[in-house]
Amino acid sequence: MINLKKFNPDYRDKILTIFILTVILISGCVQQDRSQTNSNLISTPSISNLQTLITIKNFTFNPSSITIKAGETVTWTNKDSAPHAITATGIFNSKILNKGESFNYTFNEIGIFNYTCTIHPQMKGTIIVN
Ligand SMILES: [Cu+2]
Repeated sequence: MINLKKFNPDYRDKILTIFILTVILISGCVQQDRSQTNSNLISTPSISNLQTLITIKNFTFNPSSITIKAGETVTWTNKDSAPHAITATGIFNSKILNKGESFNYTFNEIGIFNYTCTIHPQMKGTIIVN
């Protein structure tokens, strides 16, 4: 650290002023960097945060077909009064979902996954994982 007592008072005040202005300038830059980092995070979320929502309404999966990337999680939520259950043979089976209940599945493997409602086999959906 600089020993300010070495300098005459006028010079010391100038150094102090320059020092304070420098600190203000640097902290301003740091805050600008932070806001840029934050906006990057919003535009490119990490893979673990990616979640796709499918609504079950009027005996239909909406959207009925979606394309996601490996590692993403799909959440089905039943908005019908009737119960539904989701199954892709050999891949996943949900419990019976009553109104307002959800089921999650994370697709870690690439492929085309067709699924149906266990209770209403005419209800069909597809998840394409790239
Ligand atoms: Cu159903």
